[in-house]
Amino acid sequence: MKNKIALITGATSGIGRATAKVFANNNIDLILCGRRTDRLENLRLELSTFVKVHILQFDIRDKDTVLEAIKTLPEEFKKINILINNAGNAHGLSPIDKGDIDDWDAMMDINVKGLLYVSKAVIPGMVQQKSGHIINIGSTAGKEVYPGGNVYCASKHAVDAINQGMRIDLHAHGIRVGAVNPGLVETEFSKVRFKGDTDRANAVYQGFTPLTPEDIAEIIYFTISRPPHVNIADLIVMPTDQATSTIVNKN
Ligand code: NDP
Ligand code: 8X3
Repeated sequence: MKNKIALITGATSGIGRATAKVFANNNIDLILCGRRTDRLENLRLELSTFVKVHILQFDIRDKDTVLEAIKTLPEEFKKINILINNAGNAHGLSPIDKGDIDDWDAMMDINVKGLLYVSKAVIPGMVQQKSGHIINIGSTAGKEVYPGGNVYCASKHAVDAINQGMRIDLHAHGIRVGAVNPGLVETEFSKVRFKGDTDRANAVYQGFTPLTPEDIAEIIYFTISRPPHVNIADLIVMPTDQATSTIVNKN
């Protein structure tokens, strides 16, 4: 995978950070995105002994900043080969009648519109190159709906549709598009969903063995390292203890 450049959104934590590390171990140069500058800087320090690393600090909701940051990348990072649309999160787990409108806005703005802004900035370069590989991080929540999941599930169903639409529209340009849809992965996801309530967040992963961010990172690397004629279009991965969003073997 030498001489390839990957842009990863949400690289400051969880699945994105683990993917950055696996990619660096496999000689892929990196553009790492997120809001938390200190974490981006630390990751750059850690990984730049292996590969070239550029960091982009932005809130993915800020359309103009996202477009400008990617447009003005340094020359050596302009030719992006791999895009990992990973940034995202859940806000709240309330039934629809009790949902918070700001939470709804955040999920649609980050998980759906933010993903589109980054894609809009990166895809033209791939079209010009007549090659590229986009992995959209969906979720089992994009395949089914669970109690209180309403708007988060809607945002991930949108990612599922966007993934299919991207593949239909971009295959003529030689661009591979696929989704990786995880079940329960222990990251900062639940801390964000429950607004820093660590007891409630930790309880999500108690009594069973959840996936780790590294499990997903290895799978993402597998998908992007297949031969050029192979496109893994849509992949669901759950912990062995999970059968659906609501059926999890907890002891
Ligand atoms: P984390 O909370 O650990 O990581 C989320 C990442 O997204 C962080 O790097 C964060 O960076 C970034 N991010 C969030 N909001 C913004 C924003 N407004 N602008 C820019 N970046 C942002 O969660 P995960 O690693 O678990 O989540 C990664 C993806 O995986 C998400 O799309 C999530 O929906 C999906 N997923 C997670 C599952 C799980 O069980 N954990 C299961 C299925 C899918 P920063 O805060 O620095 O901006
Ligand atoms: C994250 C997994 O089950 O909380 O997408 O929706 S879940």
